[in-house]
Amino acid sequence: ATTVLRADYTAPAFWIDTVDLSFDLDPVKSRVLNKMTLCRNPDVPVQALRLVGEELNLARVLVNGQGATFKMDGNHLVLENLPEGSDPIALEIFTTCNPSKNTALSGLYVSNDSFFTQCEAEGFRRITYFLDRPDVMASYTVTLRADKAKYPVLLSNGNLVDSGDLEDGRHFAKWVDPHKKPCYLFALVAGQLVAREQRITSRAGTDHLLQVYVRPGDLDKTEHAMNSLMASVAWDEARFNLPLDLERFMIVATSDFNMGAMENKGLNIFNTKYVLANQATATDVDYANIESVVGHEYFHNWTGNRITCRDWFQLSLKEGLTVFRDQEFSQDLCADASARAVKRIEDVRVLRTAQFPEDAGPMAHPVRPDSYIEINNFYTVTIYEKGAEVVRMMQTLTSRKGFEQGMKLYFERFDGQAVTCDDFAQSIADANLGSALAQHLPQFKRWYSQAGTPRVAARGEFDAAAQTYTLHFSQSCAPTPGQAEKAPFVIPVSIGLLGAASGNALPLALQDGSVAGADSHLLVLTQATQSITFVNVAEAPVPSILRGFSAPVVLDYDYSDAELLTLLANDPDPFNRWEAGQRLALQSAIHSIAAHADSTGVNGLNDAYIAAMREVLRHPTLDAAFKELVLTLPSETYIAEQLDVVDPQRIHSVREGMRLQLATALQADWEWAYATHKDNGAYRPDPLSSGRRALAGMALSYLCLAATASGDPVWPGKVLQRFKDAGNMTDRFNALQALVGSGHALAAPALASFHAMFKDEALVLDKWFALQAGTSDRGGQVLPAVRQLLSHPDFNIRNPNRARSVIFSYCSGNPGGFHRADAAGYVFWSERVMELDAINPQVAARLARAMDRWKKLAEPYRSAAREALVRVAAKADLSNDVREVVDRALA
Ligand code: HT7
Ligand code: ZN
Repeated sequence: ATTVLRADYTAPAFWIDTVDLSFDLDPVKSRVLNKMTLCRNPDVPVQALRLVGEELNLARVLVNGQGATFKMDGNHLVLENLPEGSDPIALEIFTTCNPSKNTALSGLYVSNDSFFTQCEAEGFRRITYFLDRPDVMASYTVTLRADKAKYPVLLSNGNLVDSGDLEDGRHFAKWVDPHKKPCYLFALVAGQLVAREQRITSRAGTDHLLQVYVRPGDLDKTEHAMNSLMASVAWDEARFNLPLDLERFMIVATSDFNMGAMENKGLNIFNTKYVLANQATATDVDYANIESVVGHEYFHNWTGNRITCRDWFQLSLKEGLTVFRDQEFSQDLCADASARAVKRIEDVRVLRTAQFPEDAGPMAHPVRPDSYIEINNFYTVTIYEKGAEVVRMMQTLTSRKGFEQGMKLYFERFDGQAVTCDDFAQSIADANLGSALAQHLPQFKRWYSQAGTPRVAARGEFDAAAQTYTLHFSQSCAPTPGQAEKAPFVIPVSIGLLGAASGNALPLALQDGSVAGADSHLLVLTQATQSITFVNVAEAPVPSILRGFSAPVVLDYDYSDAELLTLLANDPDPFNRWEAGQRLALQSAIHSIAAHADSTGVNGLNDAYIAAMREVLRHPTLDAAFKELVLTLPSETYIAEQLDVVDPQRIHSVREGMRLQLATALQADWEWAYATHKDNGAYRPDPLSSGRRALAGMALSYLCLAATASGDPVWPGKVLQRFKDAGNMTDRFNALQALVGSGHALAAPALASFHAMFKDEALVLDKWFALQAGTSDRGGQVLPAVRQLLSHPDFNIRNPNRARSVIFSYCSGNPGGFHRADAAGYVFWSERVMELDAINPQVAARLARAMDRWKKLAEPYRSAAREALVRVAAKADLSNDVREVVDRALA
């Protein structure tokens, strides 16, 4: 395996101007004729043309119509004697491949008797020999030929310019993409598909056809995806002035897909999970995910497709920016500030439970990495979610308007080009001269080059006589692989003050007279240590720091419980209000863990916390969705991240004990909450009614938990009835989850009935599998159940969604079940990683990441985890994907 270095980037020796591809599609032997025109790059010394290909059978190579001499160098087809000079060179390459054997789902593959492609990051080389790199942008013409009865729909990028019948029951379609693109955005689809169609007229008056293609029978589940697409088109035009640049925009759903979706130009290919929804089969969370993934892929049309990445080290240029854009889109669709805050809290939760651990583990890498072995391993939460936070900080440091102007300049400068993260940051700064971003740009860009989560420590000093309050800050960042020392970051810290006694928001004023009367102040940290003094502070304050999570850092402030209770009850910033509740719960959990608490004995949560939760739950004006977030305890993974040495079983039993405590201490309140939130009229997946269903579902879970613990049959019976009567999947699944999560005997018949109801709905069966694999472990029952699920007739390890629903839900989503003292969880993990690696290395490598944090584990877990990793690493024929992950974990 070779390591690719960012520093080694050189421009390509040739440009490819046009690509004319003809496919004769056949599941076992597809023929691909690739006719290209190339020219030498005059900026690069004359050298051989090296085209890369994988899993291809090469039949013929012609140069300018003549047979040519070439040699093979590993995966490269090398042409040494191409004509010199600036004349275009016509190259013809004829290959065949076997899509039905392509279980890696990269390149051209078959799913449910249809053909699909996945070319990002390096799948195009599994279709034809090519310069498979994103800075080579070409114009594509594509002709597809296939059996008409089996593959009536033939799709590729751009516009359909010709179609018709051929001999022997075959037919063809010819597509021309009017936009130049890198090969990773190429796509084709062929199969029996039907489409929901919608014609739209843009603000600018242009007409477009939107299509969502699915298998026959799924059309009734496409309305929400289409609505989300229409909303996305309208939003990008309204917010960033970016119109749809195609006559036709297609989405196609497939049930075999390695990731969520793919932004191929004009022909997005989606995992069915992010397209199909109706109220009977999809939950509120599914609806919200569809909206944001449809938005995300659509927004790539400009941020990724019109302007793409110079090389894969710049991946966050398109991914971080596009996640930021989809997060803004979902927030802008919210009806009010409360719903926007809920969305922000959800996004931050993902960042802190997935990205912060990544940044502290063996796979830590900068937002713009310096090296990789397998690029597929770098589609990470750091590139995506931390990358989005970096873009958000740019907006914070320039203002919303200023950021929009920066985007405008970015497109003026770089439309149609393949560029770098530096180019983007420079554009935003140049459009905002005088902003804090422009002032500190070189230092700000450390967010791109330095890995690791910065820690900001804050300390307050109140001088009652002088009525001043000083906050002292210091920042640090722990070493990460290959980066021992970190220089200070630019950290925007949004601050407010509340009266410790009154709970009132205190008006802010600085010595120099600035920000007088404001509620919040944005302090820009640039030094290792820095202070700020507020004047005219009439009472002892409680600081509300990092409002709205203004930077992706860990904030260390030694809050007392009383101060946190003040923030929880009064902070006008909803993020910090939620955060105060999380800190209170976390402090209790950490104390209980340290005190060797067990689930039956020690009360982890104190009375004040319980009383505060009651206040929140019964609060007359707070939204249900916000209440649900406040009442959700920090996850086991998040708690583990706060500890130096992790005993997963202790964390599990303490958290379960806290859940039972919340269930029993607030029983009457849960009954009230359920009664007042369970009925929501006709189903609509909007934030308000979703929030009500989420709170009703939480109430049901707690009521079932308390009743199961005390042996009271009433609530479990009611839950089962709710399960049977539910009018939508959210309510039905919440009820099922309540039974399964409490370990009640009624869970088994409910699971059986759920399976019978939805045996033909693959995405619902995924939920059924995931629920059982992810459920709370009570004495080690989960692993045997998971092993049984692997033998279930509906289990298929080759389908990534199904593999994730069982194997990932257990290994990555169920710490209490996975980290067993007898090491059986780790043995299971190593078996599955090796099994999956032979089928689909990308999926296997993601599973391998479940062991990232093994070095933090207490004994006996640590040694057993290491043994399992060593076992996998010892396998001779591992893919580069898995090898990179396990080698880094063991380093
Ligand atoms: N840009 C897309 C990335 C993607 C992908 C990467 C590697 C292997 C398979 C893949 N499928 C999709 C998805 C996105 O970020 O929009
Ligand atoms: Zn993306």
